[in-house]
Amino acid sequence: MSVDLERDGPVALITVNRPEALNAFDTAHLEALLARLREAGAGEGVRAIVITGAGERAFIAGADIKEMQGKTPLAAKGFAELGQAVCAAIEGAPQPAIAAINGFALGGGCEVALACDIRLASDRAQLGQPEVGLGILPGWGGTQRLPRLVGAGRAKEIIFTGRRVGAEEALRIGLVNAVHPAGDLLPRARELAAGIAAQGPLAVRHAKLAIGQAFGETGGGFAQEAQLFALLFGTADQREGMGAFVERRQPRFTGA
Ligand code: DAK
Repeated sequence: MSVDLERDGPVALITVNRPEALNAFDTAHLEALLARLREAGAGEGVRAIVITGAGERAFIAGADIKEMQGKTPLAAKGFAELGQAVCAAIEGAPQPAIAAINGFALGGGCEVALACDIRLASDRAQLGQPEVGLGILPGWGGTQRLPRLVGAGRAKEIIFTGRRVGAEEALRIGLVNAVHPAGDLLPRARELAAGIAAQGPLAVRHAKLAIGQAFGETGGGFAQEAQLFALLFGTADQREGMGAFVERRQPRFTGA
């Protein structure tokens, strides 16, 4: 149970290591990921960062629903800010970040992948934003970054239904850059990272900045998303949605 940081020359590999919960983010793992990202970003000679999940089933299955279940709107806001800080650290890192999506990338896990510069998926990967089924909305930038990547119509369909998107579809709609057999995923991600690391580091850093500016990676939409997210933590639907997950049953939403 940890978030590991490993150096291979100019490439930093960060692994979210909580496979018993499909690498879901509780506060401790989110804080650890933020620390590892800052360490990697500031690391002497680090030219590219790869992020992946431990085990064979999941990249990150989202925020820890069991921990989130009882949060008040105020506590939810703090949790949102921590998740947003993680995504901002990825986007703000001087080096490109590559998500190596080796399984489920759901909710906050999908949002971490969306904040990366490049996404590689294994043929077993499944991505999605299932939050509405829990009575909440994607709160770590999913409402902002997913539409930019796949277009508003597709993003709305994915977010409103909460359905999972398999690797091939994700490739077709531009949600991931490439799909590899599961066993090849990490070597291919490292190879891609090494290829980037061989380029002019200042040039790559500035290209990342310029592309980020063009697509307006910060702005009012993110603040509004966090506020709307927190509001939903005052609803019966949020309690019902998360309670149903924990009790392994279908939710009965009332719109209250
Ligand atoms: N949280 C906590 N535990 C989780 C989890 C999660 N997200 N996902 C899986 N687990 C745990 C399961 O509870 C189970 O634990 P035990 O019961 O064995 O102790 C273990 O991992 C294995 O999972 P399953 O037994 O469920 O495995 P299955 O193969 O049957 O199903 C699954 C795999 C990925 C389809 C299923 O586990 C699943 O649906 N998981 C939940 C996925 C999900 O809904 N993710 C989105 C979470 S919501 C915020 C903004 C954003 C967010 C939070 C805050 N703010 C603005 C405040 C983000 C929200 C989310 O990410």
